[in-house]
Amino acid sequence: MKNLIKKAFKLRQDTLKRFIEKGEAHLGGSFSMIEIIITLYNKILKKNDKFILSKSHASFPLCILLREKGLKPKISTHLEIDPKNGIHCTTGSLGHGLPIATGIAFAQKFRNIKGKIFVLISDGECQEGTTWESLLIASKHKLDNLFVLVDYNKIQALSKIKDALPLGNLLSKFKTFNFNCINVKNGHSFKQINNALKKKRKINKPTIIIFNTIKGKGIKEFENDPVWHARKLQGNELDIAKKRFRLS
Ligand SMILES: Cc1ncc(C[n+]2csc(CCOP(=O)(O)OP(=O)(O)O)c2C)c(N)n1
Ligand SMILES: [Mg+2]
Repeated sequence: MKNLIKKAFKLRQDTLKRFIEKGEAHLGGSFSMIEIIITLYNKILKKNDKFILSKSHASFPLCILLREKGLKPKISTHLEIDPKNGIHCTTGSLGHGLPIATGIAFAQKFRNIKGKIFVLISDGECQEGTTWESLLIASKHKLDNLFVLVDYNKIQALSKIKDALPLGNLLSKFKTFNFNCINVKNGHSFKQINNALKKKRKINKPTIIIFNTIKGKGIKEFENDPVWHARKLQGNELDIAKKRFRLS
């Protein structure tokens, strides 16, 4: 675990460097999913598995991680399909990654193609109709090769979810779709993330895992503040971020 904690620090540090270099930053949503993607790529994904980042405004850390694994995805906000470099579909317009992942899982299941499909969606995307349509389809077809991961940071763009369009009790809503449903209390704990992803599942059901996370995790001064959705780092705030990640 110590090794993974070090990796998380470095991935946040490298992501921050890229934000500074490119003069843009989707810091909040990038930092809320760091431990989830590190666990996936270090402990979970096997040769035939696919990972789709639906909330691809937070693409920087994923692209940096894939580059560390020897692939060469283009680092830009939002993702364009590039399968040989680990980007299995184009995402960026919210609410599309899950329908595509559901389609791939459907095709693979019924053609007996090996491999699991993992898709990371945001809580903002749980406010979109396509999410709920996809869950209906995945449930009807018993897509047990589909794993829906929710980055539940309670903030969508510049508002708290509860103020913009409340989601209520997400876990009990998901349970009505007859999925394997898991709630991870701390979506930054490698132990909890790993246990949830490896938990024994009922066969013939898709799986959904809610990760309770903190938007902007890693910089105390910025955590849980909706302004950090896409704010450019400058002035004193740039100094705070650099100090936190030991950058000069
Ligand atoms: C269909 C669509 N509407 C609006 C946007 C603009 N937009 C980008 S990110 C975002 C919301 C970010 O919040 P959330 O989806 O919860 O992501 P996270 O908190 O994980 O960063 C919005 C509205 C978009 N990319 N796609
Ligand atoms: Mg959110």
